[in-house]
Amino acid sequence: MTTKNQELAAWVSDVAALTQPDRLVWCDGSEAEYQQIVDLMLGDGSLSPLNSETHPNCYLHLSDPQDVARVEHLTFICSDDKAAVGDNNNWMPVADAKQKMNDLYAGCMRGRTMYVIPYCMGPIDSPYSRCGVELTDSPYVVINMKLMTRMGARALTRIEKEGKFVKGLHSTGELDPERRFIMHFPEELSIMSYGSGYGGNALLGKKCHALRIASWQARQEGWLAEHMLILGLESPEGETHYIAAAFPSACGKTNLAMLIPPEKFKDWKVWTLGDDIAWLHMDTEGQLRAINPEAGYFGVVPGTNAKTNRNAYDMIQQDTIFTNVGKTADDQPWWEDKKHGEPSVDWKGNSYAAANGPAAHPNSRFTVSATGNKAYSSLAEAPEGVPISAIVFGGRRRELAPLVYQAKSWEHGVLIGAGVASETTAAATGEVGLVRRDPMAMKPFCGYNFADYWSHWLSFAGRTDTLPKIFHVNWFRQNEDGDFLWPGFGENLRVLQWIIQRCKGEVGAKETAIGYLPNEHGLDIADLNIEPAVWESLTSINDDQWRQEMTEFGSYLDSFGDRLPPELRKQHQQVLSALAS
Ligand code: GTP
Ligand code: SPV
Ligand code: MN
Repeated sequence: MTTKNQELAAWVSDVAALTQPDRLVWCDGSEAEYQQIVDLMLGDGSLSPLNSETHPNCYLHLSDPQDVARVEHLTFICSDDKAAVGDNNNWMPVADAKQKMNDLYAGCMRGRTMYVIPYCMGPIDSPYSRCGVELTDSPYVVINMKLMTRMGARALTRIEKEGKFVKGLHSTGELDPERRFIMHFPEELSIMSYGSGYGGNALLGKKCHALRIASWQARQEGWLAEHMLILGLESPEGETHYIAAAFPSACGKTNLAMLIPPEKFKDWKVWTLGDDIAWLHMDTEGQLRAINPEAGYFGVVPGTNAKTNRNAYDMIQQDTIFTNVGKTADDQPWWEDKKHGEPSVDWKGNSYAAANGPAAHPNSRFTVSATGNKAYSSLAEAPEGVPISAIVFGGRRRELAPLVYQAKSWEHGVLIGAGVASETTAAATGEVGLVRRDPMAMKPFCGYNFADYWSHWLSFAGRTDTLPKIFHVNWFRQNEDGDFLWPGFGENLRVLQWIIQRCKGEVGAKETAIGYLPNEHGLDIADLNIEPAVWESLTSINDDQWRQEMTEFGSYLDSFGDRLPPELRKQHQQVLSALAS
């Protein structure tokens, strides 16, 4: 296979000249090709088979122990306009970055095969979808891209028709953390990644293309590329409302996106459109619509069990690639909180011993096609996407943030999104459990200056009067003993139900300085046995704590200087003065 697109053909041949692969393979995206690469990896040991009776077509990949998560300190946005990139990103001038990367790439694929992966982010026939091509020397990347994107011949056909595509070059290099960089060149729609084979560092369609590059493009073109799940909530009467929700990495998007309602709400249904990324466009009627650019899930494994996330648990019993989990003695995958079986081998391939840490790495992942999910929405492939009724922001906050509250307006909602802060998790390298500012859950993913990003968000207010309502949730409040105050998981349905009732004007709320909170009996929780004092703390605000929070948030906003939109400053002042009175 080759291509009619001159630009693509020339780029592939230039990269091959630079990296010197032994072989070149154009991926067609077929099942046969997937199986061929799986067999190749089983042969060289980079993949091992799992128990084919209990887990048909499931495989285990163990990554290098120094390559287990995104590396934010090695991720750069490269443009000659430093201010456009913003202090929220690591920045490098274009020429310096290219020099550095070309030095690393020189001859790096000798003895290896270079795969050409044309892919489409979004339904193949959607006007909102965008294509890219990833060149990689990692067969693991190829099989993951097969599950995560619309990959191969049909994507190439679209590229040949459209002519425009994102160029992503990836090499695992030596997996040396000292020789590892993830570079983005938004002005020329290109990505260069070297030295990691893991997740968002290597599957370039995901965070690199669909968030960092796409957010830059989206600002120029008037849409939004967001770190959001998309779900449909269907009432017993058969009415479905769509919700998009942004939570930071490993803070509950996958779980919420495929939630199974508790027994009391068994006539309600949640349908999954996406679990990680949403592209939001305004249609000609002024309605915000969402598509999921991805076609599969790269989900956090630990904690997944038949109780917390039955849909995911069932989905990953077959046709799944596991990365960095442990194994039982009979080769079933094993992870902490699986609640089934015993570990025998850990994620480093050593025999399991509790003293050596968990059997599965905390950022171990499953890769699986979205079609295996029982809650997969029939509209997930709709080229026009789904209309969004509510946008929800959330974070992992032991203290402070109540279970749920609603913004007073779109502009106030943008302030709430900009104010998201969350405890860090194992999804990126670095210390976990530290509260850091993570506006719109996009701190690691916004490809340009946050101040401009907030202006862009605010600009939607002038384009329509039917924008979604904005909310904030927090499933992670804890008591002094570290127990969660809210049961979470399936019970989060009760909060989703309140959100939709609020959108429809069906339920009252109490107005506070930070937004509207549920009334005493606003949420249906009578059967949950939550102590009244606990419920009170989940649904009220502590003015002193909030004054401190808003003051700190104010200093953060100040750090964006003159670029900060005045409207955001105004919204911030309004909340502060409401707290003072
Ligand atoms: P990325 O894929 O990294 O973007 O993460 P995600 O936001 O999709 O996170 P995911 O749903 O995989 O959740 C990560 C962790 O949060 C898992 O350990 C879950 O068990 C836990 N979690 C999810 N929902 C809840 C909840 O409602 N309550 C509590 N206590 N934990 C939750
Ligand atoms: C995240 O970290 O937000 C993920 C996993 O969804 S990764 O693809 O590695 O970015
Ligand atoms: Mn994510």
